Amino acid sequence: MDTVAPADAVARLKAVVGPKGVAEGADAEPYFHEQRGLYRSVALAVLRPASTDEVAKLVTICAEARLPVYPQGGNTGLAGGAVAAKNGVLINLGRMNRVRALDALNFTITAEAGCVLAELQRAAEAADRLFPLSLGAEGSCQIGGNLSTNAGGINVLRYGNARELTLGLEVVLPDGRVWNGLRGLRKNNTGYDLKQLFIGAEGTLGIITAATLKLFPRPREVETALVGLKRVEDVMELFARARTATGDQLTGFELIPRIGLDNILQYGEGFREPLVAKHPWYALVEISTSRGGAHLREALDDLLAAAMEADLVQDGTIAESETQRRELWRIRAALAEQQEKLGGSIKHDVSVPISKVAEFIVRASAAVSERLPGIRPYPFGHVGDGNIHFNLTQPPGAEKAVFLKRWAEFNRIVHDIVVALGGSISAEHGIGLVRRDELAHYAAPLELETMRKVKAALDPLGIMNPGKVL
Ligand code: 2HG
Ligand code: ZN
Repeated sequence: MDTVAPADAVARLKAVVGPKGVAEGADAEPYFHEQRGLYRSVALAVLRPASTDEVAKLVTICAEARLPVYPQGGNTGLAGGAVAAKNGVLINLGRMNRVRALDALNFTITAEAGCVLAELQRAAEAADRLFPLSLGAEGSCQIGGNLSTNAGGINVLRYGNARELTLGLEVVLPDGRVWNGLRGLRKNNTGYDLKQLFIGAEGTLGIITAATLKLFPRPREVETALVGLKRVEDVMELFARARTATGDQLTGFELIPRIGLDNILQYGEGFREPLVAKHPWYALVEISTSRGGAHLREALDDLLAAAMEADLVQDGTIAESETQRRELWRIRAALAEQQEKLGGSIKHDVSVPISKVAEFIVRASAAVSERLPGIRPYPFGHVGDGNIHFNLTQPPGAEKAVFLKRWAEFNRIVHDIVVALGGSISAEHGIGLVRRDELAHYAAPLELETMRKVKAALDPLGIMNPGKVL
């Protein structure tokens, strides 16, 4: 292959997408912005293709010119996976937002990568189906990005991660050819399961352009409770009881720490103390079923009464309407949104076996407090699947920039404990740039070697989202 001079290649790329598909000047800004404010993109061009064919043409030109390709969805990622560098082009999939097909009998939906998650949920609902992937950014994140990062969210314990929801993919490979693997099959044992390579690969092996996803029966009964507890051990004991006592109808189980509630009461809008007294920990518990007349409310009442009897749960409230249910979930969502109000925050998105969640929180909190007295652990999240957002808020009055300089140091303390407990240093946010060095540190050499072989086999020129993950 002859290499093409970049300026010439960029002109050809722009011609492929036409004026509507090029974002320049102020229009390019949103694509350069990074969620955490840790990075900023630069790129030779921001290209917004309108079809798989255009993506294929773009990648073909980039391969010929050896130009790095930085794919991007809704740009809501939390690990810097969609950040572009100045020597390459940013390809944003947002214009490819069609639902291509919905097969209600097959319980599947096929959508393009740029389809916003909330739109996908709505399309499923219109057909009396549920697409269960749900997370804070669902109003703007895109399904291609969700799959590329193997997104998790609040319904994983019942329905699985993005990976478990995927039946088929269409992918533009690093040489510009299109792999059509859009099958809607639950069973398909024909060799390697190629789609799994691209899910969670953060665009380093190709660009996902469309997906066929699983749908489920829509819930008819949903019951939601917020309960106060004394100890994090009690939270996890309640989790096990909730799964058992509700016939495994548990859909969500989220941890809320007192510090988080205090924070949103102080800085958020329209919140009030949810229970009479204050409690060190809260659990947001949701159960649901697609069967009408299942009397879930009774099951939840019984569960909570027994847990109070056993001194596990101190107090609780059950949502009496959809409005109240949304209010409870608004508390949970605000925990993440309002963290910055307390100052600098060093993030950890970790998982441990569910049986180790309490031990992890206790040990890690003690370890970081020993290193920096006054540091404020802010652990919250999806503990029903072992996923804790173990974020660390700076000591009151500390210098934010000075605190954030200690990011790597605190990562090491926390991640060492995670790994000792058999956990993972990235549960649902991915590796991107933020955790690339941590992955290199903690992954077994054979794991890294195998990943690098896969990368070299699919992307021998190394043009797909270089510098991310590996
Ligand atoms: C959530 O669960 C998100 O709210 C964000 O995954 C977590 O901000 C975070 O660390
Ligand atoms: Zn989360």
